[in-house]
Amino acid sequence: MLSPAMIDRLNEQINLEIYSSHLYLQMSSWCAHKALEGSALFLGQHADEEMMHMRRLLGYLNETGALVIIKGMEAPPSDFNSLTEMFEKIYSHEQLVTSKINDLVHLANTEPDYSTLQFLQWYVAEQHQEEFLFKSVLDKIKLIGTEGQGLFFIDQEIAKLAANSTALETTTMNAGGAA
Ligand code: OFO
Repeated sequence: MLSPAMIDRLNEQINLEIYSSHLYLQMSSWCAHKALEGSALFLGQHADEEMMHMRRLLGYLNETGALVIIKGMEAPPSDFNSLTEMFEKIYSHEQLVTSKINDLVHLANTEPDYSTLQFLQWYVAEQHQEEFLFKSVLDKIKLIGTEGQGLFFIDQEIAKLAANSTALETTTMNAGGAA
């Protein structure tokens, strides 16, 4: 059984994951609009991943008998000055998500709530991977540059990340593992 404070905080996290999905879906559409097809594919996949993060939390709360509350949420930004600015926003959004997961871990540790503490370990590892992923995209953008054909080559590199992510998902599904 979860404390009311923990139920509130897990519900907040559910709504943040939905916002993350909306944000990346919107960014994916901006990229498609700018003919950045690799980035559009990559971010569309990432929007789906965020919904999977949300569903994992929702399933956990449902199992405890707590009620999940889906709230109305603000619209994500829909215009960006550049691909670089967009990925900088993503990186800082993921850092925000990490800080929220850390707060949740702190709450679970201090209550103490060992079941939720164990459940949250997946999110701790996932946030490490997500920050690493988006930092590596920013590093690639810096390395290649966006002048001339740079933007085209960056988009191709990001398309490879989308392909890797699809391959990884297929392997996980074939192995019968939880995504
Ligand atoms: Fe991008 O990790 Fe969930 O929010």
